[in-house]
Amino acid sequence: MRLFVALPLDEAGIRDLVRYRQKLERLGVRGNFTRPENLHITLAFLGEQPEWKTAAEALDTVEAVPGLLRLDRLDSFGKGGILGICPTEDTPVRTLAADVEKALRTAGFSLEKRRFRAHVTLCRELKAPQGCVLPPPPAVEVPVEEIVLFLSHRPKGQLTYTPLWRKKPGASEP
Ligand code: 2AM
Repeated sequence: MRLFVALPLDEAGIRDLVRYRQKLERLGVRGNFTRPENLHITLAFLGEQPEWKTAAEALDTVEAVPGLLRLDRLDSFGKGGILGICPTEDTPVRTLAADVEKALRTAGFSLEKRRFRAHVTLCRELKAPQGCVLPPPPAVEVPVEEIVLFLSHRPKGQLTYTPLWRKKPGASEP
């Protein structure tokens, strides 16, 4: 099973990003847009694992300091024409991602040493008409609060992120 740890977006954040996508599409921008229910900020990528409970136990030791992360700028990166929305000030999520990484490594997971870049992937394989200037994104506030362990899979061929376990500050839920 392919696992990753992420911060989910709340309804308002998802709604704002769906509107922004519609704005881009009206300008003729095309690509593989992330489905609304799949929008998230990855904290750690575990890759293929035989089961998820060991990771959940490790994540249970992480205490998120509740706060808000403001996503307010576009970034494009990677070879696949990825368009992301990122925070200018990423301290709260950077600290949380470091704590998640530490807890997972302590539990014996070997994680890729990839530079952490807080972002929500909006689109892959982005194709914008020539000369098109992308409009400024909405400022989206993401609660730095709930850590979710997701399963990435493809039921009926559709990329789906299913929450397996989640933790809010001061509580855990199987
Ligand atoms: P991305 O949005 O930048 O592509 C599920 O696949 C999530 O895990 C996605 O958010 C994806 O990030 C991230 N992910 C996929 N492969 C990864 C890797 N090798 N290292 C870190 N994150 C990865």
